[in-house]
Order: sequence, then C-alpha cells, then structure tokens
Amino acid sequence: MPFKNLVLAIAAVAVITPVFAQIADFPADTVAGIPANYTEALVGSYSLPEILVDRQGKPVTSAAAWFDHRRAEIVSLFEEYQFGKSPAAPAHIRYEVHESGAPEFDDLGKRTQLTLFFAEAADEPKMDVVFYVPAGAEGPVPLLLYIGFTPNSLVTGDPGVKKGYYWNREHEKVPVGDRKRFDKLEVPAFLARGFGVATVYYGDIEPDFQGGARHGIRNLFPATGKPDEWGSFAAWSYGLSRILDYFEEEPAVDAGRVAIAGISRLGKTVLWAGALDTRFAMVIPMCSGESGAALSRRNYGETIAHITEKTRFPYWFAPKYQEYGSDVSALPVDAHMLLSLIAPRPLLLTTGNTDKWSDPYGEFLAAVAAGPVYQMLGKEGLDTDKMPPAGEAILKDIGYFMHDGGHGTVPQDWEIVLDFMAQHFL
Ligand code: GTR
Repeated sequence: MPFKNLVLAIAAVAVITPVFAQIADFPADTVAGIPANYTEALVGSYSLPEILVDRQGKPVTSAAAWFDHRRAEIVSLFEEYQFGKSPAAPAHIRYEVHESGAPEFDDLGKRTQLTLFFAEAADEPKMDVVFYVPAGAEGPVPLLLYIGFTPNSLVTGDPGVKKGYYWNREHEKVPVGDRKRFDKLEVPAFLARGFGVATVYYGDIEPDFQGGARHGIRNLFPATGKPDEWGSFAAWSYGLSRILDYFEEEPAVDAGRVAIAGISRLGKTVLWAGALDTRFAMVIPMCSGESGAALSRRNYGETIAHITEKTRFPYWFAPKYQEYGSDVSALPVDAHMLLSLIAPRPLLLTTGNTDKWSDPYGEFLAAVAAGPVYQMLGKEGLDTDKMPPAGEAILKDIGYFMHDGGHGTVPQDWEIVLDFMAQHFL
C-alpha cells in the first residue's frame, strides 16, 4: 500500500476505534490468504475456558486439588488438542563431553562442550550443547538454557565453540562455514551476574520443515498416525528435557535452578517444555505469540487458522489442532491455561509493542488470567489488569515486559531477564 494510503488508513481506524494506549491500531493484512486483524475494537468477544473448574464441573480451590488432579487434566488437554503426546523420558542418556572447564571470555567463565545422543546404538540424531559457568563459582550455579535458531558457535560468537552444522533453506544439513552470527546471546553478561548459560541449536533436535520429523528425534519413535501425534514443539521440548537430565549429572550446574528461554517459535517451545517438565525452575518465552503465551481466542494478529495453514506450520502441532482454525471457541484450552501450568514457578513474558502479529496485549491478558492459579499456590501473579507501557516491567512471580520495538529481543530484554533470574534464583 502506498505510504499516503497507509497513513490515511491508520487515521481512519484511529477515528472510529478507541486505540488501545500502548499499541496503535493498524489496517488488516493477509497472510497465507487469511486476513489478520490489527484493530483492537475488532477483536470480537470471547469467553475463556475456566482454569479453576475441573472436568466434572467442580471448583478447584486448593493447591492440593490443583496438584492432585486439575493440573494433570490441563496437561492432557494440551497433549490431546494442541501439542500431541510425547514419549516418556529414557531411562538413561548417552553423552560425550569433549571439553571441560576451558577458560573463556577473558577468564570470566569456563566452557564445557558435549554431545548428547538420543539413541543408545545410533549416533544420529544428536545435539551439541555448550555451557559456561562463572570462573570463580565455588558450587553449582543457576543457569539459563537457551534454545537457539542457529548452531551454538553462531549464538555464542565464541571461536572456541565447535562450528557445527545447520539446516539450510533447501533442507540440507550443511557446515556452518563462515556464515554470519545472528541470534546473539551475551554470554559474559550472565557470567558477570553469577549465572551459568547454555545453548543448543533446535535443528539438532529436529529440523524445522514439513517432513523434518524423519531427520530428527521423532524418527526414533514409531509414528502413531493419531490425532494426538506429537508435533515439532513436543520434539524440541523433549530435547530440552534431555539436557536437564544431563545437568542433573553435572556438578558445576544446579539442576534445581535452570531457567529456559527461547524466542518466537522457540518461545512456544519453552512454554510447552516447562509445562511438561516441572524440573525447569523458570520459563522465559520471548515474543512467543500465537499458540504460545497469546490468547488464541482473540482475533488479533496471527490466529490458529494462520499458524496451521498447510503451507505454514501444521507440523508444529498435534494434527487435531488444525480443526480449531475455523472454530477457536470449541478448543478446550487457551494460552492462559498453558501459562498456569508453569505455576508456581517464575514465568517471564517478553513482548514488543510493534510486534502485532504476536499480539503483545493478548499475552498480557493471558498472564492476568493465569494469576489466580499463582495466587492459589501462594505466589504473586501480575496483580494488575492494567498493561504497563513499553519499557516498564512488572516482575512478580509472573513477569511481563514489553519492549519498544518489534519481534525478537532488544538489549533491555536481557537486562530484565538477568534481574528476574537474580530476583528468584539468588
Ligand atoms: C512466524 C510464525 C510465528 C512465530 C515466528 C517465528 O512465521 O507465524 O508464530 O513462530 O514465525 O518463530 O519467528
């Protein structure tokens, strides 16, 4: 659309709708042939499924009832309708440590590199993990485990890290070579605050394309062909849990204080990983959006219809999820319930005020709606239904921070992550 028309369209929308203070309305757009709404007044009305009423219709009023059955009911609903059912954890994990405690970052930290194998006999698939702990640490340290879009050498920018392989656009696994660094993790910032930091490339667990399952860990398990067959999010989550299995055997890391973080599709991944595996002590989905922390029932930005459209990402989910693109109100779950599964553990959502596709306000509302579960478990939700302006964080047991900017992260997000980790882990 020419710029002048765009300005007029924004002005027209602004006149007829009360523009939500933090996020300016925007004209509709079309993705995969499906229109996307960016006007708050056109979101429509919806009612969220009750978190604290069980399947028999009984109110859930105590921590005992939550842990006794309601939480498990919600997990099964997400398995059945959204993410699919993951296999049980293996009895034993196989790994090889290639390097241990190498001094790095001007002696600020010590680096360890290992490869984790998913099968006892076969060497593929396998994932490379690198982690750093502060050089002066005397005991096991709390750590952030980051799942990244690129191999570890690119995420860390550390020339000592094994270069690795990545999946290119042609769906081939190729050496990193001199590919440029992006998806940057500031390792020294974590070390300086007394935290360890680890990273893994999601493509090592399973490549991200339709049919990628046969190159990844799902290939190791018989396909069920059922509506609740596990999708990529469940596969990537399974990989993260195996890294935590390793940390339980690693004396330098406190496996009881491991936070997980990921951006966008990997933000959705860490939410499901944290919901399934309660050993993760903190969960940080960054701009996770639709089918992550944002309410699917809001018709704003990406919807289930967009995300599961056949040319896009149906393979991320259980096949059944696709049925709800045309009728989200029939879906028995929504994002507020996914967030509630992290309770009572600390949960930090980061978003961006111009990242409309991911619906930052929908993430805020989901966090508000998950608050009663935190409160019932003796913790603090956001304790407000007033969205903070961009640049201002709320950091309770649920945290919410919207940066001024778009999809992804800005340096300020990472300062908030470090503050949130310090608040809960130190
Ligand atoms: C988009 C997708 C989003 C988000 C994003 C990303 O294309 O629609 O749900 O996952 O990809 O991962 O960057």
